[in-house]
Amino acid sequence: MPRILTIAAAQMGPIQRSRSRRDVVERLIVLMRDAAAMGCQLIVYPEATLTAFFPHWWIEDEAELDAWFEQEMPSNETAPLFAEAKRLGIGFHLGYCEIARDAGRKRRFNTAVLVGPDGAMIGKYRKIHLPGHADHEPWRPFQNLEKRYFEVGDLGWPAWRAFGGVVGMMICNDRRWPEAWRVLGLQGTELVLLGYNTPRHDPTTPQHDRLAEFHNALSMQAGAYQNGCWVVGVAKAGIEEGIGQIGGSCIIAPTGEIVAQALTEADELVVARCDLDAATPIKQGIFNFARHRRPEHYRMIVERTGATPPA
Ligand code: CDV
Repeated sequence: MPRILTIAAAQMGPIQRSRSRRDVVERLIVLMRDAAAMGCQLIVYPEATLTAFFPHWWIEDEAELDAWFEQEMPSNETAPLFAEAKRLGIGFHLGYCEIARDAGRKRRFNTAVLVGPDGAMIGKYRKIHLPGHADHEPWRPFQNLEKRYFEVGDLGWPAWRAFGGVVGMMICNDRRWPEAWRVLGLQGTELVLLGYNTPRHDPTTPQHDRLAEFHNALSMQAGAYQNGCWVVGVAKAGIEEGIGQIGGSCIIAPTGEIVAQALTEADELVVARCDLDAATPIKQGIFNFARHRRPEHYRMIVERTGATPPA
């Protein structure tokens, strides 16, 4: 019996600062209904789906900063999304910004949750690779203050048995790091869900701006192939408060091939029938870790060099 999962990558167009959570959840529900009508069992939303990407601005006032975060999930505003998913019998992945209370301490994370078709929470991941900077850098046309506004995720990279396979999550910048993929790959992950907010312009290396889409696809296609897993990569795209973000949301097979891709930078569904068993020939063949990986040699090389370049 093939394990076919029909999945929708729900790319979002920009969300301007003035839009409320209610407005955004309405858009998410429209996409969810369309996905269900197309026979999808899972819909994947982007990183920090519910608001404009506020790390692009310097915010000093604590209450103003907190207003960008969710204190609970589901919240009053997101409860209709959970209810609709349950009514339709569709699972979803949602990125959002989380305030957690830990022994009375307020902690902020860039988070994603995986929810089953019965509306029950399957898993939570908190972003580990936080790009950008922690201080105000007025020379930039826009800030990238993830290092200031979020703590490094503390949940590791779990993989869950869900949707008939093994599912893992990462968030945006994580996708550029081979370690993130390999940690999930070593757990037998067959499906990786990830959302991103990627500005087209990088103020530190503008000469690479022309490569923004290429590096996005390169990272995800390599991760898929080298670990034998499906990847659903989902953008928040378009011009948000004057900042252009790439689209390119896509679904990638374990061979590294893009099987479906967004054509716009607006709200758009990208749908594919994903045969989870297509991961097996890669996992048992070219990337059979048990047979071909050589971790003892990697360790030796790292120890010998101290993991620093030669003088
Ligand atoms: N949200 C992100 O993590 N964005 C980064 C940008 C800032 C480089 C990314 O890796 O796409």
